[in-house]
Amino acid sequence: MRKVITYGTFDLLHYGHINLLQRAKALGDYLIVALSTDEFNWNEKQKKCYFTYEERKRLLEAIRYVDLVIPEENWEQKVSDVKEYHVDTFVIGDDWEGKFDFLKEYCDVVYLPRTPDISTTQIKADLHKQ
Ligand code: C2G
Repeated sequence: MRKVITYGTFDLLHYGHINLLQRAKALGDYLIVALSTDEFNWNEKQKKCYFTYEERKRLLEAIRYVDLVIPEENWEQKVSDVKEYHVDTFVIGDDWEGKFDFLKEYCDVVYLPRTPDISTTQIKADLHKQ
């Protein structure tokens, strides 16, 4: 069984996220999503989520490509996650290109092209205009 892992906030879930998850799952048989907790988002990414961790987890668990959702609580957990879950491939959008190359010692590292013209920031801005 080829296991894939990806990380993210996935707040205001949109088709850019779905495109990423679909391509991530296509790289193996089992996809783990390490979902940023509310605290990690606020303290480390200055992101104030619209949906709570539990709500975002529920949304992700309903997606056919996702097999397991675990919490992302810090920047340092990736190596231990890859080891603990016997991950073959780490994947993330290419806005992170090169940032996680240190994982190549433990698994394949794949940066996928982001879906253009969609982002949570844009959604919020558009809604604010209405
Ligand atoms: N994404 C994408 N296309 C978009 C928007 C997002 O492919 N239009 C991808 C991102 O590249 C990422 C995933 O969807 O791989 C989740 O996006 P975010 O929730 O914004 O993730 P981010 O805040 O970048 O968290 O430790 C890594 C971080 O937790 C990544």
